[in-house]
Amino acid sequence: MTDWAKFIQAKIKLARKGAAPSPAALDARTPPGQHLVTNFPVLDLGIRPKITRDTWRLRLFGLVPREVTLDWAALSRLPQVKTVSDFHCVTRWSQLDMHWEGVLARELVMLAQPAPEAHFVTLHGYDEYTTNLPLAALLDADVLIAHGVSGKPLSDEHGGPVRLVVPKRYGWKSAKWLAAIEFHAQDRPGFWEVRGYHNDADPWREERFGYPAQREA
Ligand SMILES: Nc1nc2c(c(=O)[nH]1)N[C@H]1C(S)=C(S)[C@@H](COP(=O)(O)O)O[C@H]1N2
Ligand SMILES: [Mo]
Repeated sequence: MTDWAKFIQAKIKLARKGAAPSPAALDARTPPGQHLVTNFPVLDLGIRPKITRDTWRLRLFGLVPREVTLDWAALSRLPQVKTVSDFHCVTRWSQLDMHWEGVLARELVMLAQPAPEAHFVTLHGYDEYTTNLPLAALLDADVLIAHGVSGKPLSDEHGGPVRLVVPKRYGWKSAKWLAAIEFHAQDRPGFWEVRGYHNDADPWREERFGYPAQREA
C-alpha cells in the first residue's frame, strides 16, 4: 500500500516538472554530425553594424510592383507571433527549442506582392552579408523575421534589431541585421554559397558544401 502511494507521488512529481526527453528523443531532433549546445554561440563575419530600432529599415525590392520600406513601427503593426524552433549551424552545433518572437516572413511577402516569375530571394544584411533562398522557403510557417529571442529583444551580436530565422536550413541562411529582401527570377548564390557552401543547406541531408568542398565558417 505505501508503495502505491510512493509510486503515485513520484508520478505526480514527474507530471508537474515534465519528464526530461530521453536521449533517443533528442537524437531524433539532432541532425547527423551535430552536437547539442545551450549557450547560443555567435557566428558572423565580425562586422557588427550598429543599428537600433529607430534607425532600422527593411527594404523589399526587385521583382515587386513597387518597393516597400518598413520601419520599426510598420513591423510592429503586423501580426506578432512566437515560435519555438531548432537552430543548426554548419560548424556543427545545434540548439533545440529556441523561443523566437517576430513576424512571419510570409507576411512581408504578402506586403511585397512579388511578380509571378519571382521564384528566388536574396536576404541582405547591414554588414553586406547576403544569402539566397527559394521564395517558397520564405513562405514556410516556421520562417520568422525575428526581433526577440528567449523573451528578450534580439541583441546586437545575434543580429538585432531584426534578423531572419530559417529553422529548416543551416544557420548561414538566417541573415542577421536584416536590411533587405530582394526578389528575382533566377537564383543568385550569396556570400557563403559562392564560397563553396551548399546552395540548399538542409541539415538533415548534411548539405554543408557544394563542390568543391571548402572550409566551414
Ligand atoms: N548578416 C549576417 N548574417 C549572418 C551571418 C553573418 O556573418 N552576417 N552569419 C551566419 C551564420 S554562418 C550563422 S551560423 C548564424 C549565426 O547566428 P548567431 O550568431 O545568432 O548564432 O548567422 C548567420 N547570419
Ligand atoms: Mo554558420
